[in-house]
Amino acid sequence: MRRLLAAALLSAAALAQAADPAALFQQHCASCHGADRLGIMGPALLPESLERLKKPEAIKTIRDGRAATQMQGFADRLAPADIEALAGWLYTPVEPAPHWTEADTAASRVVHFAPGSLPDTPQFKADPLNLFVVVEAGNSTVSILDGDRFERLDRFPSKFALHGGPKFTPDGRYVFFASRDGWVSKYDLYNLKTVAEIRVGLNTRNVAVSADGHFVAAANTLPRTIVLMDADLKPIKTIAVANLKGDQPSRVAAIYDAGPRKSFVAALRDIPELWEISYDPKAEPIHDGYVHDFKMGEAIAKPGYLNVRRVPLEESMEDFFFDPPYRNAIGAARSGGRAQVVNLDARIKVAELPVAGMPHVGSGITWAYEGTTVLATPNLRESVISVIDLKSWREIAQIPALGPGFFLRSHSSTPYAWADAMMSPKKDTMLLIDKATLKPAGTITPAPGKTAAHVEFDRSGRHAVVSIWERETDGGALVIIDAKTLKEVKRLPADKPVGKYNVWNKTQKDEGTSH
Ligand code: DHE
Repeated sequence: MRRLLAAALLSAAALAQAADPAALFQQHCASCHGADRLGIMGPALLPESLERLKKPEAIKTIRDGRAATQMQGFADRLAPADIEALAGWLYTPVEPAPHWTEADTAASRVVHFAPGSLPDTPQFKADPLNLFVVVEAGNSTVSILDGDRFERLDRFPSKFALHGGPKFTPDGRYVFFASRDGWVSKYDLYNLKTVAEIRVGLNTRNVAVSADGHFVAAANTLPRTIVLMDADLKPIKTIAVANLKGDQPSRVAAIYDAGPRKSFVAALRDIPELWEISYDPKAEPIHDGYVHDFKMGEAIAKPGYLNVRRVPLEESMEDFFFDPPYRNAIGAARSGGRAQVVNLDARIKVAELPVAGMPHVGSGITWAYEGTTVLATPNLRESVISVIDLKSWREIAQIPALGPGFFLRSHSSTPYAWADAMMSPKKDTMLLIDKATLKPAGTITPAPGKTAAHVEFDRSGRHAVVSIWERETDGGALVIIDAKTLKEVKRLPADKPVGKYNVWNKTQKDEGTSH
């Protein structure tokens, strides 16, 4: 106890001697991260963008730098106390609060390759529909894998902290990424090139691409906006996200494409509404007064088209999932413990069901079970996989999991759903669930002691690729497993591979994958 107290006093004394962190920032960091901390070549350093970086990691990054990026280490220039003070200061809000306007968005757009300037056929020998896009968080890169040979075709630097599933155009040629600090990038998979980038905000949740491939929608938490763009990332419209009176802004929890409805649907965090934004040029006018009077570009003056239709809710949804006909959205209530089902046509709640903990519905998957379709979702709080019957809207099973987890994945041609337990002591083990019996069928521990996360299958469903979610120097890898024999086929080093996305499964919306 006395030793602890002495250490705390020492650390307090050291901090007391540290230089002013704001001045240190301007001297050493501002040229890359911006005097306003909004980012230039380096990422934004706002509390919102650092949510996923623990303070000791921030200290380590300032001290040692970040491999394979331009971030150098400052151990030779800054004393440990200065580094600690600087890291702590980065987690404090910027005063005055930063702004990001439509003009900022428009000005940030960079086109590396003009539309039509690159060949229209794949410039490599591999099945373009069986590529994997692998997001590697460790060194902020993305790898493109040939899904037959499991070899890299490209590995390129990405923006900092990509999050959410990248979204593909329906032909599988282009993929769009969102970074937590507001950048949306468009990558041409035929030519293995980033073709355009734009910064749509300061903190972004995710992007959606319309089923016709013409529109991209980005959901922001800072500022409170949804940004609609064309497929070349040219901004069309920025929608202020707020209640009808306009006096309560809201962060967006997530936005998804609802292809058969020709619309985007967004869940809002701070106001109890679900928004539907049609991209159908024949969209009906909106009658009920639940329409915000947004500034409209000349080309989009049709009523209802690219406008918001509000679905009032009793409680905000954190995240949601569509039923297969896209008539209903099912979402976990933000307070947890229950899910609500909302009919998107009638715009009313049609069912409510108790569910354990906090289901991560956005990572849910569906499959056919005993004459019905079920939705299974991992759970961020409890050791359980909830299985919900999409006909009766009842939770028909709670499959015991190895621990709380983030992801669930399967493939239409494999009997198992694979679940991680990455937030528990069993973080190194994947649970296989038998989709026919809704019972645990076995476990796989590809790297004992290391976090096993997210799974993705190749287009045939023959191989499962599991992320070992560690730095490459610490065993980080993609483990390719034969989905029938469950034997390891290959191991490819990778730097904290977060998520992997197979072009076929994503563009065909295979039942084993989420949105
Ligand atoms: Fe995610 C998808 C929300 C933290 C990695 N995550 C999603 C989606 C949502 C979401 C709404 C679906 C968006 C989409 O695909 O378009 N995630 C949240 C959170 O609210 C949460 C809990 C807290 C937060 O800070 O945002 C959160 N997510 C994380 C992580 O800590 C993860 C593990 C690491 C990271 O990179 O931040 C993480 N989330 C992912 C991944 C996907 C994802 C890899 C895509 C899964 C897929 O297979 O499509």
